[in-house]
Amino acid sequence: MFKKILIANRGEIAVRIIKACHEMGISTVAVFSEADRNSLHVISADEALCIGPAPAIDSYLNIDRIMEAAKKIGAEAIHPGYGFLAENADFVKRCEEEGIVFIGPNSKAMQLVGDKVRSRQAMEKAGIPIIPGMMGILSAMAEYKSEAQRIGFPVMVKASAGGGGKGMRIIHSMKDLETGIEAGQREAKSAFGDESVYLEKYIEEPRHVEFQVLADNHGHVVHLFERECSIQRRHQKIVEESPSQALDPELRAKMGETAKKVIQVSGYNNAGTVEFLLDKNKKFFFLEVNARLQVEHPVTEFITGVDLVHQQITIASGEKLTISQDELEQKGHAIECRIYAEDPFNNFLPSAGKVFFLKEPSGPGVRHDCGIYSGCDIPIFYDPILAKLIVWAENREMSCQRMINALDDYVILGIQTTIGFLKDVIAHPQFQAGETTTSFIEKYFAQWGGKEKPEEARMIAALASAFDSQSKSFGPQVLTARDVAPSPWQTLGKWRLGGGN
Ligand code: MV4
Repeated sequence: MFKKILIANRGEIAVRIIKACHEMGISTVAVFSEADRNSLHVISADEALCIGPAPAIDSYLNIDRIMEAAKKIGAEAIHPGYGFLAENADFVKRCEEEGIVFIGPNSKAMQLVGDKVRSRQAMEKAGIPIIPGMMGILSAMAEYKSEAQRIGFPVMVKASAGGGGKGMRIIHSMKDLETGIEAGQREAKSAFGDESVYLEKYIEEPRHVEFQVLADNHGHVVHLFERECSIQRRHQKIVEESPSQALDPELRAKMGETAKKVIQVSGYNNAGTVEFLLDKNKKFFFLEVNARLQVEHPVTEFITGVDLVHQQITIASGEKLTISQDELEQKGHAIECRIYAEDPFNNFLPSAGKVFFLKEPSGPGVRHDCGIYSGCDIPIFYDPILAKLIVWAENREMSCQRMINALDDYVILGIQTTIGFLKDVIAHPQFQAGETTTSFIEKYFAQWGGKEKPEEARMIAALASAFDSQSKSFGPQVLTARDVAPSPWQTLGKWRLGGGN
C-alpha cells in the first residue's frame, strides 16, 4: 500500500480524498494555487505545496508543476479528483512514464473513452446498444446531409472530443443543418482544440441513468448499480439519486451487465461510470464512459456501503477486488444535492466572496461533503461547487423529507447559494412523484423566483456585515454564533438563508 498520496485537486473532493487516505493510514499532500493558501483542503492535508498563481491553467492544470511537487515531496501516487487533470490522458501517460501511480484508469483506456466516435465504434462492434448515428467523422457538408437524411430528424450534433454537453445542438430540419454543424465545429474547436463533430438521432426527453463500475488490474469487474442524474440545469447536474425510479430489477440487471461489458471492451481499470440515455419506452443506449471519480459518488456509497475512494486506492496499489457482484445490494434510497456558490435570483451567476458563517446540516443519514469553513474565501477562479449534501433513508419518500429538513437546517452566510432553490426542487410534486427527465428544470423552474422575504434578507445582511467586521484578519479562523452579539439563534430563531424560503 502507498505511504504518501498527492491530491491534485481542491475543494470538497480534495477534502473527501484526504479523509479516505487518513482512514487508510496514508499520508496526504495537498497542492494549492496562490488563491487557495487558506482553503480547507490545504488545512486538512499533512503537507501542502503551492503550485502556482490562481488561474487553473497555471496551477491545478499545470502538469509540470504537479509532477515536480510529487517528486520533491516523495508521493508515490496522485489522486486527481474530478475536473482539472482527472481525464487528461497526457497527464496519465506522464505519470506512467515517470513511475508515479495515477489513481484512475490507464492512459490507453482513457484515450479510447475520451474519443466519442472511437468508443461508439468499439461498442457497436461489441454489441452494446448505441444511439443511431454516424460512425465516423466526415469532412464534406454533402456527406453530413446524406447522413442526416439516413438518421432522420431531429438529429443532434456532438463533438467527438466532447462530453458533458459542450458543442452539442439539436437540429430539426435540413435547412438548419449546415449552420448547426458549423456552429458545433467552432464550439468544439474552441473548447477541445478539435473541431470533429458527428450526428446522432435526437432522443426526446430522455432520462440520464449512469452505472458505477469498479475494475481491478486483474480483470475483475463489478457494477454498483445506478444513479439517476436527470435533474440538470444547462448540463450541470443539480440533484442525483439512487435507485432510479425508472428501472425495474430486470432492466437494472441488464444495464448493469452492459456497463460491465463496456468497461471490459475498453480495457478500463479503476473506478468509472458508464452513462446511458433511457428513452420514453425504457430503451437504453450507451452514451459515454466518465473516466473519473464522479461528484455524485456518495449516493452509491450510501446505498451499497462501499467506500469508492478506498476501492480506488486499493485497486491502484495493485490489489484484487474483494467485493463480488453477488454480495452487492442496493439498500434504501440516497439523494444528493450540489451546493453551488451561485445566485439563483440572478440567473445562477457565480457568487464569490467571504463565507461569514457556515452551519452544517447533520443528523442520522445525513452526510455533508464540504470544502468550506466559516471565514473562508471563495475565489472566482474555479468551479463554484462548495459542498454536497447527501442523505440516506429506508425509502425515497423519507429520503426526500430528510433532504428537505437538512436543507432547512443549512446556513451559509455571506455569499449566494443554491440551497433555497434545491429545497423547492425536492419539494416539487413532480420530483416527489419520481417523474424526473432531463427537461424537468426547464419545464418547472424556468421562472423560479424563490420566496425570499425582504425583512429577513435585511436581517441577514446586517448579521453578515457584523461577521465581516470580525473577520478582517487574513487566514483560517472559525467564527461561531457567539462571535456576534446578540446571538443570531436568539434573535432570529429558525432563520433561513441562501435565498431560501
Ligand atoms: C443526447 C440527448 C438526446 N439525444 N443525445 C447531454 C450531455 C451529454 N453527455 C449527452 N447529452 C445528451 N445527449 C442524443 N442523441 C440529450 C442529452 C441531454 C442530456 C443528457 C443527460 C442529462 C441531461 C441532458 C440535458 C440535455 C440534453
